[in-house]
Amino acid sequence: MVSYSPEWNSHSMAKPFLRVLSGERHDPPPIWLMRQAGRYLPEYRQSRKRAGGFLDLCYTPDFAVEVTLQPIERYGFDAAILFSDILVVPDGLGQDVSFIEGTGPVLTPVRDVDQAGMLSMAGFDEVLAPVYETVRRLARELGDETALIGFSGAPWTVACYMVEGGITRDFHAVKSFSYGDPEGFEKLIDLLVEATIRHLSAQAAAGVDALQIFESHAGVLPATEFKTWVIDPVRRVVEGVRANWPEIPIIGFPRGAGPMYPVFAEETGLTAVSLDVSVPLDWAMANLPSGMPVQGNIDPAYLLSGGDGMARSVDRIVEACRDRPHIFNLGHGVDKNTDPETVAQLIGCLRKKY
Ligand code: 1CP
Repeated sequence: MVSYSPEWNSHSMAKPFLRVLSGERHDPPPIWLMRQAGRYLPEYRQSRKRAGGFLDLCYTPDFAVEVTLQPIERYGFDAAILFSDILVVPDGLGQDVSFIEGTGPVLTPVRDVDQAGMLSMAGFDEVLAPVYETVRRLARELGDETALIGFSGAPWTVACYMVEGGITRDFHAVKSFSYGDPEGFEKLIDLLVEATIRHLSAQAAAGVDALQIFESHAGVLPATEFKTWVIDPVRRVVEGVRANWPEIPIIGFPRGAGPMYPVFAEETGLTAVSLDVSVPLDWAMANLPSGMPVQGNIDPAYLLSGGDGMARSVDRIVEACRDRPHIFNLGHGVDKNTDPETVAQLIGCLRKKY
């Protein structure tokens, strides 16, 4: 496990979220939620309408700052996550990316090494400049207690969208490419490793306190390919970011990794891991590297039902994580049909215990 010196930023270290990432426990556990900004919030839907398209929202600092802060103002979470998307990286590499209402992301697919060869870093910094401006403004606006998280997708997960051309159920196009032409696919992964290091390092330079790498499609690969396309690229990203920013905490979210969670946690050099809904906590506590902070892992569907079931689930998670540095979070993102009031109740359940 990589540790870092608490002296690196004494101002930031007052933030409970960062203290936990440095290996301390904090009671109550700091809380933030994946997709805490989004469609379930009426104020987000308003801003989204005013911004026009989803990418306009991501690339206009006035809007991106506004929607990042909405859940902080409403709930007082311990961390804000930059409002952006993992698919700004292929956009910066020159792929056609759009977001279609009701369908989700649509990309002109990259199906082979020749199509991948059309992409480049040439326009990357310019396309992504507004994202870093958003980070600079947020870093100035957030108070002393609230941390700012920057993020990217992991190379494999971003490649899934780039090759499939959008959301998929079977992952056949990306598997055909990576199994059929591993050397060609490696070139795409190499480009994504480079772009991801650059993107995360630029967010660090602009003032984020911590980074999260979303490997949302970790769970679709067999074990050997998991090592090649998940662990190795994430380890290279972590090493590359740390070459520029040795102290920055980096959280990994290998959704669906199942029994591969411990090897992912050990071999990537990450500071912490975020647990998905299916990870049994007693198993995770026994098998993850000792002292490594964890995030998670209440099922976001509890936010649809609320009530006593949700309260019991909060209790179980807090109890199971009592001997580790723990950040309370969901096992995946907030669903768009969530009632904002239930999110307030979730936070109440957690904080009233202390
Ligand atoms: O207005 C809209 O259309 C809302 C939908 C939306 C939102 C709110 C998308 C489209 N992206 C986002 C923002 C977003 N995406 C954030 C910042 C907000 C926050 O967390 O508060 C983050 C961190 C992401 C990350 C992201 N985008 C992931 C990784 C996390 C995960 O959900 O597994 C992924 C896979 C994406 C791709 C994406 N973006 C949007 C959609 C509909 C999708 C596809 C999701 C899928 O494949 O099911």
